[in-house]
Amino acid sequence: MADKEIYTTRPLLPELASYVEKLEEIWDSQWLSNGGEKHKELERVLKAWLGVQNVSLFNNGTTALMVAIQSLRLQGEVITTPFSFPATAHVLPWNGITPVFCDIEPEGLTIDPSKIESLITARTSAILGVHVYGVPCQVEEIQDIANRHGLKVVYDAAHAFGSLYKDKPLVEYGDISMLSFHATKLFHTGEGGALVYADSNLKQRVEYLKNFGIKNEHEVLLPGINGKMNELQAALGLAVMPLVNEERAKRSVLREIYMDGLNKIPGVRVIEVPSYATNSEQYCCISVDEGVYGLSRDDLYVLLRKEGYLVRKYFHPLISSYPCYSSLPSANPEFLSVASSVSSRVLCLPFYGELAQEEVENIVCLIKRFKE
Ligand code: T4K
Repeated sequence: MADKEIYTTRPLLPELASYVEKLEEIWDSQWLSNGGEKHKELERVLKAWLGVQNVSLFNNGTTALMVAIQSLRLQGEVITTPFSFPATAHVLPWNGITPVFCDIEPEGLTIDPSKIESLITARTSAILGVHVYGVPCQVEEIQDIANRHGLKVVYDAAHAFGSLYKDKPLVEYGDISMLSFHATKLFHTGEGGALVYADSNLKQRVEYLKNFGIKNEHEVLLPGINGKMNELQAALGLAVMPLVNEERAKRSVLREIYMDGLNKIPGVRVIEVPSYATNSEQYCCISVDEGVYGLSRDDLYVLLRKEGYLVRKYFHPLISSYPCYSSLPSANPEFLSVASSVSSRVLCLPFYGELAQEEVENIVCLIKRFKE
């Protein structure tokens, strides 16, 4: 039994003094939002850190993704995965678009390129993939399909901060990628997010769309939204940034302990990223095969929680099963058999740098012991 309840994620917090120092500068400037100095600095720092052409900061990842869809002028239908956080699909109806759910592939759990083409219709404008748990989508196959059919590609990279794919920043694949900087993310600004894109021509439109479409005091050009990151968020990001590499290294040690112990248990598998990509170390999730392990994911969920480990079923239920989507033809579970099965098997385990190695060892022991 854990001494106290152990959460799946905990925010990476800098020394309070380093944040207060930045807050004092904000107080002196009397500038709290609308593209202030901290906002400009964080954008610069992130561009360099991620090694990308363009970064636009937002007040959260969901608004960023909504603006991504607007910025590319998408309409009609967008093909996406049902195995994600609600926000991924929700941004589509908010833009008057119908989500079309595509099954996922059983290893990486990302949208299955071999099932995308049969879903394309005259109304399809884009493919929206999710690098779920930081496992990259099959970006080359997806781009190939998009090129052949004249579609745009958008990535929800909420879990993939700083990931590389074949030595290139993963967020530079596709037309535009969204990062989430929510408190539960490895790099965070409390609430926050960003869009990353290679095409500098998009910059102006994205920036207008996130600030009410305002060009200047006298001109408003587009029906924009308020998606701006404020100075307090940006300052927190600047204080968290120097800790990111160390946090990732700590998590990577914990992952090794999980993998060493859990991959030896028949019917339990830690979800991994392929060797040609780097691990964002956002989550550590397992897949449980009840037939082999002897207990279901739901049994394990209950047992671990009784021991004080507040594990999470990311992502169950499938988005396609929500009442707002379940009557869509593509939401029929018959067409989403892999996603349905995966969503009943996955469990995300406690995973953050401050988590003691003994706790991880204990979780491994419990998962071994429960099935005996
Ligand atoms: N796309 C994907 C694929 C996403 O995963 C997300 C967000 C988005 C889009 C949208 O991005 P944002 O608009 O949020 O930037 C949490 C997060 O709120 C959410 O950002 C995240 N994905 C999702 C996977 O996890 P919940 O509803 O599970 O949060 P909650 O409150 O149950 O907390 C989760 C864990 O974190 C618990 O173990 C407690 C711990 N926690 C949480 C908070 C807020 C803390 O220790 N401290 C905290 O301040 O959604």
